[in-house]
Amino acid sequence: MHNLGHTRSVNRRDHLLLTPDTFVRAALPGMQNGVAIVHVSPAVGAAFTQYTAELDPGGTLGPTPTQRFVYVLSGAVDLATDTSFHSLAPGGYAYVPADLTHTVTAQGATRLAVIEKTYQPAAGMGVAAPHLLVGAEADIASTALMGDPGLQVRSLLPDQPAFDFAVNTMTYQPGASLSRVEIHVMEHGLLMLEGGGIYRLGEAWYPVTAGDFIWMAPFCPQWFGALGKHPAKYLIYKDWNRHPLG
Ligand code: UGY
Ligand code: MN
Repeated sequence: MHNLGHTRSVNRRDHLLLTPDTFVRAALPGMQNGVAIVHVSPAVGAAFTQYTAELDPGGTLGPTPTQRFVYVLSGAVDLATDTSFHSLAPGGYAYVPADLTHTVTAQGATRLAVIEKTYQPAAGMGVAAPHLLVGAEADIASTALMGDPGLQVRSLLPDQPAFDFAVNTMTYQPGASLSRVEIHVMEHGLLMLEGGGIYRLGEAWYPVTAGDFIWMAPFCPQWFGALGKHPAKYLIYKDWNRHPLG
Protein backbone atom coordinates (compact mmCIF):
# COMPACT_ATOMS: atom_id res chain seq x y z
CA MET A 1 0.00 0.00 0.00
CA HIS A 2 1.50 3.36 -0.95
CA ASN A 3 1.19 6.32 1.39
CA LEU A 4 -0.04 8.89 -1.12
CA GLY A 5 3.27 10.71 -0.96
CA HIS A 6 3.06 11.48 2.75
CA THR A 7 6.04 11.31 5.12
CA ARG A 8 7.28 12.95 8.33
CA SER A 9 10.61 13.63 6.58
CA VAL A 10 11.39 17.28 5.83
CA ASN A 11 14.24 19.13 4.17
CA ARG A 12 14.60 22.72 5.34
CA ARG A 13 17.44 25.20 4.93
CA ASP A 14 18.65 24.78 8.51
CA HIS A 15 17.48 21.24 9.34
CA LEU A 16 16.63 17.81 8.02
CA LEU A 17 14.30 15.31 9.65
CA LEU A 18 14.70 11.95 7.91
CA THR A 19 12.42 9.07 8.82
CA PRO A 20 13.12 5.42 7.94
CA ASP A 21 10.41 5.27 5.23
CA THR A 22 12.50 7.67 3.12
CA PHE A 23 15.91 6.02 3.65
CA VAL A 24 17.74 5.05 0.45
CA ARG A 25 20.44 2.37 0.61
CA ALA A 26 23.54 2.11 -1.57
CA ALA A 27 27.06 0.82 -1.07
CA LEU A 28 29.78 3.44 -0.66
CA PRO A 29 33.04 2.98 -2.58
CA GLY A 30 35.03 0.07 -1.16
CA MET A 31 32.19 -1.19 1.04
CA GLN A 32 31.80 -4.98 0.82
CA ASN A 33 28.61 -6.89 1.63
CA GLY A 34 26.84 -3.90 3.00
CA VAL A 35 25.01 -0.69 2.26
CA ALA A 36 24.98 2.83 3.64
CA ILE A 37 22.09 5.16 4.35
CA VAL A 38 23.74 8.56 4.01
CA HIS A 39 21.83 10.83 6.36
CA VAL A 40 23.77 14.04 5.84
CA SER A 41 26.74 15.25 3.85
CA PRO A 42 28.29 18.48 2.54
CA ALA A 43 25.67 18.33 -0.23
CA VAL A 44 23.27 20.13 2.17
CA GLY A 45 25.90 22.37 3.70
CA ALA A 46 27.08 20.14 6.56
CA ALA A 47 30.79 20.03 7.37
CA PHE A 48 30.63 16.28 8.06
CA THR A 49 29.03 13.11 6.78
CA GLN A 50 26.94 10.72 8.84
CA TYR A 51 25.57 7.41 7.63
CA THR A 52 24.15 4.19 8.97
CA ALA A 53 26.08 1.21 7.63
CA GLU A 54 24.13 -2.04 7.37
CA LEU A 55 26.63 -4.89 7.01
CA ASP A 56 26.06 -8.57 6.31
CA PRO A 57 28.24 -11.09 8.18
CA GLY A 58 31.83 -10.47 7.01
CA GLY A 59 30.84 -7.14 5.44
CA THR A 60 33.30 -4.25 5.67
CA LEU A 61 33.35 -0.49 5.53
CA GLY A 62 35.34 1.06 2.71
CA PRO A 63 38.29 3.37 3.32
CA THR A 64 37.82 7.01 4.23
CA PRO A 65 40.14 9.96 3.58
CA THR A 66 39.06 11.58 6.85
CA GLN A 67 38.86 10.81 10.53
CA ARG A 68 36.06 8.39 11.35
CA PHE A 69 33.84 7.63 14.35
CA VAL A 70 31.97 4.33 14.53
CA TYR A 71 29.26 3.40 17.08
CA VAL A 72 27.73 -0.08 17.10
CA LEU A 73 23.92 0.06 17.00
CA SER A 74 23.41 -3.72 16.74
CA GLY A 75 25.57 -6.73 15.97
CA ALA A 76 29.34 -6.53 16.41
CA VAL A 77 32.45 -5.59 14.45
CA ASP A 78 36.17 -6.27 14.48
CA LEU A 79 38.35 -3.19 14.13
CA ALA A 80 41.87 -4.01 12.98
CA THR A 81 44.92 -1.84 12.36
CA ASP A 82 48.48 -2.95 11.62
CA THR A 83 49.20 -3.05 15.34
CA SER A 84 45.89 -3.56 17.14
CA PHE A 85 42.67 -5.57 17.10
CA HIS A 86 39.41 -4.72 18.90
CA SER A 87 35.94 -6.25 18.97
CA LEU A 88 33.08 -3.81 19.43
CA ALA A 89 29.67 -4.89 20.74
CA PRO A 90 26.49 -2.74 20.84
CA GLY A 91 27.34 0.56 22.53
CA GLY A 92 31.00 0.03 21.62
CA TYR A 93 32.65 2.77 19.62
CA ALA A 94 35.91 3.82 18.03
CA TYR A 95 37.58 7.04 16.92
CA VAL A 96 39.99 6.45 14.04
CA PRO A 97 42.34 9.27 12.98
CA ALA A 98 42.54 10.20 9.32
CA ASP A 99 45.87 8.64 8.51
CA LEU A 100 45.34 5.28 10.21
CA THR A 101 44.83 2.37 7.82
CA HIS A 102 42.20 0.10 9.32
CA THR A 103 39.43 -2.37 8.58
CA VAL A 104 35.97 -2.63 10.14
CA THR A 105 34.46 -6.09 9.61
CA ALA A 106 31.04 -7.28 10.76
CA GLN A 107 30.95 -10.46 12.84
CA GLY A 108 27.27 -11.01 12.00
CA ALA A 109 24.49 -8.80 10.68
CA THR A 110 25.49 -5.39 12.03
CA ARG A 111 24.32 -1.78 12.02
CA LEU A 112 26.77 1.04 12.65
CA ALA A 113 26.42 4.78 13.05
CA VAL A 114 29.38 6.27 11.16
CA ILE A 115 30.56 9.89 11.27
CA GLU A 116 33.35 11.15 9.02
CA LYS A 117 34.83 14.64 9.05
CA THR A 118 37.94 16.32 7.69
CA TYR A 119 40.18 16.99 10.66
CA GLN A 120 40.67 20.62 11.59
CA PRO A 121 43.96 21.08 13.47
CA ALA A 122 43.85 23.27 16.58
CA ALA A 123 45.59 26.32 15.10
CA GLY A 124 48.38 27.79 17.17
CA MET A 125 47.79 25.56 20.20
CA GLY A 126 50.59 23.07 19.61
CA VAL A 127 48.12 20.19 19.98
CA ALA A 128 48.74 16.94 18.11
CA ALA A 129 45.87 15.12 16.37
CA PRO A 130 44.18 12.41 18.46
CA HIS A 131 45.21 8.75 18.33
CA LEU A 132 42.97 5.72 17.89
CA LEU A 133 40.47 5.52 20.74
CA VAL A 134 38.21 2.56 21.49
CA GLY A 135 35.53 2.60 24.16
CA ALA A 136 32.19 1.35 25.39
CA GLU A 137 29.30 3.64 26.27
CA ALA A 138 28.56 1.58 29.39
CA ASP A 139 31.97 2.54 30.79
CA ILE A 140 31.31 6.28 30.51
CA ALA A 141 29.90 8.02 33.59
CA SER A 142 26.82 10.10 32.85
CA THR A 143 26.26 13.64 34.04
CA ALA A 144 22.98 15.48 34.59
CA LEU A 145 22.56 18.29 32.05
CA MET A 146 22.09 21.63 33.82
CA GLY A 147 21.61 19.67 37.05
CA ASP A 148 18.50 17.85 35.80
CA PRO A 149 18.74 14.18 36.87
CA GLY A 150 16.08 13.35 34.25
CA LEU A 151 18.48 14.25 31.43
CA GLN A 152 21.72 12.27 31.45
CA VAL A 153 24.62 12.93 29.06
CA ARG A 154 27.50 10.60 28.26
CA SER A 155 30.46 12.10 26.37
CA LEU A 156 31.98 9.31 24.30
CA LEU A 157 35.09 11.30 23.34
CA PRO A 158 37.34 13.10 25.83
CA ASP A 159 36.88 16.85 26.00
CA GLN A 160 40.43 17.56 24.86
CA PRO A 161 41.44 20.24 22.34
CA ALA A 162 42.93 17.56 20.07
CA PHE A 163 39.37 16.46 19.17
CA ASP A 164 37.50 18.74 16.77
CA PHE A 165 34.14 17.08 17.38
CA ALA A 166 32.12 15.52 20.18
CA VAL A 167 29.73 12.57 20.18
CA ASN A 168 27.42 12.19 23.14
CA THR A 169 24.42 10.13 24.10
CA MET A 170 21.56 11.95 25.80
CA THR A 171 18.90 10.04 27.74
CA TYR A 172 15.68 11.76 28.77
CA GLN A 173 13.24 10.33 31.28
CA PRO A 174 9.63 10.66 30.10
CA GLY A 175 8.65 14.30 30.52
CA ALA A 176 12.25 15.57 30.67
CA SER A 177 13.26 18.26 28.21
CA LEU A 178 16.06 20.62 27.28
CA SER A 179 15.78 23.48 29.77
CA ARG A 180 15.79 26.10 27.01
CA VAL A 181 15.80 26.54 23.26
CA GLU A 182 19.41 26.28 22.11
CA ILE A 183 20.82 28.36 19.26
CA HIS A 184 24.53 27.78 18.74
CA VAL A 185 27.34 27.84 16.22
CA MET A 186 27.84 24.06 16.32
CA GLU A 187 25.92 21.84 13.92
CA HIS A 188 24.44 18.48 14.96
CA GLY A 189 23.87 15.04 13.51
CA LEU A 190 21.36 13.19 15.68
CA LEU A 191 20.17 9.60 15.55
CA MET A 192 17.17 8.70 17.73
CA LEU A 193 18.06 5.42 19.42
CA GLU A 194 15.13 4.84 21.79
CA GLY A 195 11.77 6.34 22.67
CA GLY A 196 10.59 9.61 21.23
CA GLY A 197 9.09 12.99 21.81
CA ILE A 198 8.76 16.39 20.22
CA TYR A 199 11.70 18.13 18.54
CA ARG A 200 11.61 21.82 17.82
CA LEU A 201 13.77 22.61 14.79
CA GLY A 202 13.77 26.16 13.48
CA GLU A 203 10.17 27.36 13.62
CA ALA A 204 8.50 23.92 13.55
CA TRP A 205 7.74 21.20 16.13
CA TYR A 206 8.01 17.58 14.98
CA PRO A 207 7.02 14.26 16.54
CA VAL A 208 10.15 12.06 16.45
CA THR A 209 10.81 8.45 17.33
CA ALA A 210 13.55 5.82 17.41
CA GLY A 211 15.11 5.35 13.99
CA ASP A 212 14.75 8.99 12.89
CA PHE A 213 17.75 11.10 11.91
CA ILE A 214 18.00 14.88 12.37
CA TRP A 215 20.56 17.33 11.04
CA MET A 216 20.69 20.79 12.62
CA ALA A 217 22.68 23.46 10.81
CA PRO A 218 24.67 26.02 12.82
CA PHE A 219 22.30 28.36 14.70
CA CYS A 220 19.22 26.17 14.07
CA PRO A 221 16.88 26.81 17.04
CA GLN A 222 16.44 23.48 18.81
CA TRP A 223 14.57 22.01 21.75
CA PHE A 224 13.44 18.49 22.70
CA GLY A 225 10.91 17.11 25.14
CA ALA A 226 10.52 13.37 25.77
CA LEU A 227 7.07 11.80 25.62
CA GLY A 228 5.73 8.32 26.33
CA LYS A 229 6.33 5.81 29.10
CA HIS A 230 9.95 4.93 28.25
CA PRO A 231 13.11 7.05 28.18
CA ALA A 232 14.11 8.74 24.95
CA LYS A 233 17.74 8.43 23.93
CA TYR A 234 19.77 9.87 21.09
CA LEU A 235 23.32 9.85 19.76
CA ILE A 236 24.40 13.37 18.91
CA TYR A 237 27.41 14.75 17.02
CA LYS A 238 28.64 18.32 17.20
CA ASP A 239 31.71 20.12 15.92
CA TRP A 240 33.66 21.29 18.92
CA ASN A 241 36.80 22.93 20.28
CA ARG A 242 37.60 25.10 17.25
CA HIS A 243 37.49 28.84 16.57
CA PRO A 244 34.55 29.79 14.31
CA LEU A 245 36.98 31.37 11.83
CA GLY A 246 38.88 28.08 11.49
O1 UGY B 1 25.14 19.45 23.08
C1 UGY B 1 24.17 20.04 22.66
O2 UGY B 1 24.25 21.10 22.02
C2 UGY B 1 22.80 19.42 22.89
N1 UGY B 1 22.29 19.83 24.18
N2 UGY B 1 21.87 19.76 21.84
C3 UGY B 1 20.72 19.08 21.63
O3 UGY B 1 20.43 18.13 22.37
N3 UGY B 1 19.94 19.46 20.61
MN1 MN C 1 22.59 21.59 20.71
